[in-house]
Amino acid sequence: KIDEYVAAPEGYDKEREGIDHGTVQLIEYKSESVGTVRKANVYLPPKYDPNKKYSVLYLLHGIGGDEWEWMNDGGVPNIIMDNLYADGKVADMIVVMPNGRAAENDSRAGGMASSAAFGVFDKDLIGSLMPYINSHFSTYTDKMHTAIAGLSMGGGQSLNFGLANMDKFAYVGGFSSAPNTQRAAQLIPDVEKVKQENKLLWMVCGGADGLIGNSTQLKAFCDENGIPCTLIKYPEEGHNFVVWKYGLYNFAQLIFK
Ligand code: FER
Repeated sequence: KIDEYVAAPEGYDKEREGIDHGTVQLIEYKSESVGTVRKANVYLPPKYDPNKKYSVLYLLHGIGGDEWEWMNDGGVPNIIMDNLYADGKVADMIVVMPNGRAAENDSRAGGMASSAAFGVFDKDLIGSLMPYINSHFSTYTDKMHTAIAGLSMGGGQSLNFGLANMDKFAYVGGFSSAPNTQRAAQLIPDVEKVKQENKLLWMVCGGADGLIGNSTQLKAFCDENGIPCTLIKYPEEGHNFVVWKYGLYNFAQLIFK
């Protein structure tokens, strides 16, 4: 069963005048698992206040991207988040956009050859990046305040890592998830555990995207087993930022609430 597509409001991804804006900063952290200094972009919301505490959304990129893909290739995550903040539609959160290619050479030129590096990013994310973020920003560190989502390869990573580490992430999102997405029985070896420990399993994929099978196989398994799970098919859309922006817009409103 596919969930209903509801269009995002006009202008949700356009810079708006007269509202407060967040900031994006590039951070560097030591990666224990890779053995290098790695980079991530961090969106801090309007009026970020270190005396308050923030939830954290880890937002991952695709096979051709890096820590800049969401910002520079048409994702406008800062604009989408600024607008959601201005309208009071999201919980207080920061958004971390890492480089999901956990290898010494993590350049976006790696292409398909870097699939293995995407596969071991969980060690770097959980072992090094999350501790860095939690010690350098004013965050809640528990699973109920931590989410993971991403596009394509990053969608596969989010489903794989998010469901394998439900003690770390209560909210999991896959946008147009790629073939690195594990099959459902592997993703969800324990149906009851997912029902108890996962708070949101949310997916979107373009109806004209050849990769949609990675999402529908998981959705079918969840439906069969009574696991709450959303899959929205974006009508007639392919593998692109129209879908991924929509994904961020919707996912961000559902987490930490
Ligand atoms: C594949 C097709 C697409 C694949 C990965 C992708 C690992 C990833 C696409 C993207 O991240 O945009 O067969 O195999």
